[in-house]
Amino acid sequence: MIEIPAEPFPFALDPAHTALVVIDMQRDFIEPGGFGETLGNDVTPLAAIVPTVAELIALFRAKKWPILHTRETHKPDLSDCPPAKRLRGRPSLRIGDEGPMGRILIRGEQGAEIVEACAPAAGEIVVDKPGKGMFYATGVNDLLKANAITHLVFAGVTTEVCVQTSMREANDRGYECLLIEDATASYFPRFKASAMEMIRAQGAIVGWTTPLAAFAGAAG
Ligand code: C5J
Repeated sequence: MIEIPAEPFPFALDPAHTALVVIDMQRDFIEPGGFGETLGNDVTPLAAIVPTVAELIALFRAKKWPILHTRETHKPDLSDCPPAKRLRGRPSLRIGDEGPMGRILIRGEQGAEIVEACAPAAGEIVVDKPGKGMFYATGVNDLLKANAITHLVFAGVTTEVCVQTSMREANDRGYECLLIEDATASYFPRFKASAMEMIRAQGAIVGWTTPLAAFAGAAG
């Protein structure tokens, strides 16, 4: 077992039963012209964490510990995108519309791909999810169970939407969850801070948080 210094108390993990989950490090959220920007957001805080997420991925690769990447995507015919999701709000481009990186959040389009610095390597699992949480309408739970994974280390974007939703879903299914603080970001820095507080409140009610340096120092 490895003991990671974390909040609200140390997080113990067995590397044989631990996977890294990298949530939605896609061009559509991180680069100008993508879905995030069409919603009126400044993408700068998301772009800023790319090197840290890449470092975390490199650490797991060096250890040969499993890595799972998610992408928030929809089928080209939008049959997996509820109208309530597509029609909500007043984005300048909606899911499925043609943008500078192809159709917004559509599987196979350039914008739906993971940014190059965090791109999945051969053998790493990539899960396309139509929702914010990684368990909704995916086979992720069966996949993790088949690989005897009990502990999940989370990174990615955005902290209070897809990362937090996925952590809560995982927590309800019995996984022990650790969020790497500087490997996650929100378009709203105060939402990131609040989400991390909510996650670790009440004795780690959803999970733990720790910076990458503390994780890497303990992981060795
Ligand atoms: C959002 C995500 N924010 N990956 N998606 O719509 O957090």
